[in-house]
Amino acid sequence: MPNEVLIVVDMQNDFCDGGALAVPGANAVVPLVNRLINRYDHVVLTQDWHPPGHASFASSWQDAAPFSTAKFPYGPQTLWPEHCVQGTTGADFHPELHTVKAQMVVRKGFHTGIDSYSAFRENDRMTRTGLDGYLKARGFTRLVFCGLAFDYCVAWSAIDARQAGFNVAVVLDATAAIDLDGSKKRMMTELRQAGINLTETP
Ligand code: VGL
Ligand code: ZN
Repeated sequence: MPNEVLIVVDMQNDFCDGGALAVPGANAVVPLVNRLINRYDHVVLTQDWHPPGHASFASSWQDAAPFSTAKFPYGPQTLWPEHCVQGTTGADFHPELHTVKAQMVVRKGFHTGIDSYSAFRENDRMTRTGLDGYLKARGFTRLVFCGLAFDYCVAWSAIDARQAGFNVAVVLDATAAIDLDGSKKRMMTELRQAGINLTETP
């Protein structure tokens, strides 16, 4: 469909097996994502892209453990292991990901003090990436999401996409979840409540 775009979220080495923030089951998702990429005419990739010393890294704070929660000016923020540092192998796309068809790569999380799960709005919920403007300017009305991690960057992106007025689907078997403190189940509920279609690969 001409008005439909596949958005592949954060299929990067650090989120895959052996990576700094490996998402369980991530590698099994790569072939499914590639099959989706082959089926869509329009493909956008997102790339988590943090500067060294990013505020979302536990290592940037004294006595902070990865996966703990810290108070940020914009609210609670999970602290993560260092991951997807700009220009490192960990930030590269998985070597088997079919990136050639991508028409656009959106980088996010590059402001030192603000994390960004959503590909549309950073975690302060104010700073915009400009992706909605790009997609609307190109006339897309339906967005189909897959990638990593289901319960963070995929879910937050999908919810913001709904709020921006797009028709939204998430292809569940082409995602994998971190599942921190029940986040997988929580985000499944939130996606349903937001009116997002939950589908599987054809
Ligand atoms: C992500 C945690 C931190 C994601 C990115 O891609 O879901 N999660 N940075
Ligand atoms: Zn990140």
